[in-house]
Amino acid sequence: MNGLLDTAQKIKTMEIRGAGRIARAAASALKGFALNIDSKTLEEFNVEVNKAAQILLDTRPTAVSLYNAVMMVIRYKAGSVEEARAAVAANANQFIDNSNKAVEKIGEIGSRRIRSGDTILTHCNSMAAITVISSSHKAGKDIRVIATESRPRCQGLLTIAMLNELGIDTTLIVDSAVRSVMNTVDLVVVGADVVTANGSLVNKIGTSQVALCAYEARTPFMAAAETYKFSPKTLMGEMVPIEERSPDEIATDISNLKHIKIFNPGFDVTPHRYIDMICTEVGAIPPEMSYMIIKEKLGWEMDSIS
Ligand code: RUB
Repeated sequence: MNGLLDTAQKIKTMEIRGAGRIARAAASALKGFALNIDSKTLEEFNVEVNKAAQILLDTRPTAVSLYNAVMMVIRYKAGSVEEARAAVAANANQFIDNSNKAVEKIGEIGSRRIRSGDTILTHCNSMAAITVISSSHKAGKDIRVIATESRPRCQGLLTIAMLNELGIDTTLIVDSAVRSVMNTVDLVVVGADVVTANGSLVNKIGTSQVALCAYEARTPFMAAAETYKFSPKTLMGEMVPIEERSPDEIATDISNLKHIKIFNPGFDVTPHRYIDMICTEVGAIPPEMSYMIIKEKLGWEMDSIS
């Protein structure tokens, strides 16, 4: 249990963060847990695995990748503890492998939308979005990136460090400068924590403002999202829970301002009408096709931990 609790803690404290990384870490933790449980019966094993899954699910509420990863890993049919153990390990390996390949494929597909000479704006720190950018750079396209700081956690600083490592010409801006630069941008590329059945995007707070600015300037807006970021739960109208984070993340002491409180949502919703395309590993789709992805690729919409 220690390894799993350690991963859960790292996800909670954001030492492990970003929807894809969270999903892969959870799959790997479940595998480690299953390989080491000392259950005598299959029923006991199943109960333990479900408990472990719930601990992971309770870490961060928004990213559906965590839920989808956990469900894919703990979905097995087995006649014995050993069979169940092997199935969890195999499911986890498959999820991690598919997830890594998906990001690579998204890079390949997404980079087709980028031309030499383009300026790309990105928000927060998304591996899927960065892979679209880095694939274009590796293909020899002469590109320039504008990266937002992404307050309050400043994940944009992770992005600029990665782009710098790749030797990509990048400019850091504060979040409120997005509209000022949008007329110089050819394409916005961001990641996804959730894509809903109607094609709306849940991503780092501020994404919807970036999308609105892009829409006003007629700049194309692309979300880069592996298919396990799509949410089967939203088919039945379930709302995506938006994580509300600690006021301490906002570096201001308000203890002597008795009428003031802080509201610090971690994510926001970009309506599908502001999104030109969602680049997945199975192709670049219009947001309206999200329902099809959920139906064809996920197809187990009503699963839940019993
Ligand atoms: C990260 C964030 C990223 C998505 C996609 O938020 O919003 O854009 O998770 O990332 P946080 P990826 O830092 O709060 O986890 O493409 O790497 O899965």
